[in-house]
Amino acid sequence: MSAPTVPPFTEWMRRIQERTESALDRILPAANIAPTRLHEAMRYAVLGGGKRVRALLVHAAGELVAAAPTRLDAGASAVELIHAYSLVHDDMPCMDNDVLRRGKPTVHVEYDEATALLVGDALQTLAFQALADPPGDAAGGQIELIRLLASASGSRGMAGGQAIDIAAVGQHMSREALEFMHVHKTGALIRAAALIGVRSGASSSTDTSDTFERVDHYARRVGLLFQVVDDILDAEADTATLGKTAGKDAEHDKPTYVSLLGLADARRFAEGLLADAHAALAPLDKSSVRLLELADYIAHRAF
Ligand code: GRG
Repeated sequence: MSAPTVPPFTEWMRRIQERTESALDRILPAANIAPTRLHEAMRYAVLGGGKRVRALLVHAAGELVAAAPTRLDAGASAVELIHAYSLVHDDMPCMDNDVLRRGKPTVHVEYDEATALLVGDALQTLAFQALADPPGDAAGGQIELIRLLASASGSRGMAGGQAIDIAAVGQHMSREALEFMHVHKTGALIRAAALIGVRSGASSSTDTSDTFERVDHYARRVGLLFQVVDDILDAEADTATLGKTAGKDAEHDKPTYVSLLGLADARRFAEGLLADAHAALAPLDKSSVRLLELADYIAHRAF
């Protein structure tokens, strides 16, 4: 009997993106439920856009430990809801003051500032509800998943990184300080996505193996890789391709890997991070293939 064929990465990616979209559609309150304007704006912020990189990480890491897909849908939705909230708040006039996100007007432009603030707040709490109330056949171990997401999102994770980012505008930053900022602002949630995937597998088998440590190492490198590539794209790509305003880092006088290292060294740094991520998973079996392919996608994406 021949071995089952594994679908190519692009097919797998599209399938996970579609099931994440459906899961988010189910979790988000319908737009006709009161308060209708808030619910409509929440759906506007979350649905119909984004690469879903964090959801892909949850599923890729979950496949490594044969986790139930419905359980991974809950984790994938939760990290995408936190991510969407962070984008809505980041785009507001009190932060980055941007008008374009995912190729459409930002939430405060399409609705208003008060609504954008509430959308972010409500998406954040909905993320934890998604983890606490997984579908019927997916119960067990939620506290650990909630703990991972909470510590990645709060002042010692993403929100803390954002605070450092805001304070850094116009300042010189050492390479160590830049890395510290990005490990928190962008890296923490990306790392949490992969760890939530691994922890969604059948309980303790992953505790005793070194799989968790290897995925953790991989995810830390990929988190930084994501940001270095984001810096390169911000410097190189155009607004239409990115679906968000290009060149904002330089315009806002923000320290980035490109401003610190130059384009060529930033690219070399990204290739090194990708190689590290691959090396971390090398001893694992072929079920790590999606994580490897995903790291390649993150390194070589066009937007
Ligand atoms: C407001 C608490 C708070 C935090 C905001 C992550 C963040 C912190 C702000 C986002 C600003 C930004 C552009 C960061 C660079 C990296 C990044 C997160 C890019 C956007 O993520 P993608 O490319 O977006 O995964 P899509 O639209 O594909 O989901």
